[in-house]
Amino acid sequence: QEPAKPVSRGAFIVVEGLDRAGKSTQVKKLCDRLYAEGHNVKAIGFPDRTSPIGKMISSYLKCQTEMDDHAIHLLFTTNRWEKAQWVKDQIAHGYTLICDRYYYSGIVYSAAKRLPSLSLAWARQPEVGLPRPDRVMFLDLDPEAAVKRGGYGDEKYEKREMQERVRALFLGLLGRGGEESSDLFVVDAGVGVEDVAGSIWGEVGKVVNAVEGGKWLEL
Ligand code: DGP
Ligand code: NA
Ligand code: NA
Repeated sequence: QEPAKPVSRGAFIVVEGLDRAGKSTQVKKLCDRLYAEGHNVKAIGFPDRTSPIGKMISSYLKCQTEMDDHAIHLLFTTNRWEKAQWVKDQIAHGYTLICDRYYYSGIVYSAAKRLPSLSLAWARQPEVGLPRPDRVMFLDLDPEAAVKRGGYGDEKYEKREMQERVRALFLGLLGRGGEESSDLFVVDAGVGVEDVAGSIWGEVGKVVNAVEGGKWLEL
């Protein structure tokens, strides 16, 4: 009889980037590949528009309701907190989670708003204590290239100027040192879909195998 498979947790991988960077496509491809290679994997994403708070966020993003910048930030944050225990449970049960956006988008999008704006430090505070990912793939795309991809949709932040500020803040996080900068792994999202997928796999494959091999015990 074969020895029981060692119990190990799953990995927690986040995919971040500007609107139009190709996150949804890449999340799907990554999940398919992990699944094909025998991993237990689930895709999730934030904002999760299905909960009552998620519906309020969705209405805000569709410009159907207005809200104070601090108030909407705290709703986005709460939307992550309401799933935090579920995230921990899934990982503990051996599921690798691939998450489309997380608190990195959270702090950067909120801080990128036009004045009067709130600071990165203010935005970061209510996120403290959320499960920290093993790795964050930042799909970097010049907003000019995003526009050439067919332009933005109609939602709140899908405007060229906002996207420029979001990108500058993401790149600024990388330069600041500390937790966020060490979590982020930059992927050039301006190349073909398969090349982007290849770069993501090069990093995520290593991380998932290390985690599942029991090498990274702490989440
Ligand atoms: P998506 O469903 O991935 O298109 O994301 C919806 C939009 O919300 C997108 O423009 C990014 C933005 N966003 C995601 N999380 C947060 C957050 O925590 N705070 C703010 N202000 N915006 C966020
Ligand atoms: Na979007
Ligand atoms: Na999304």
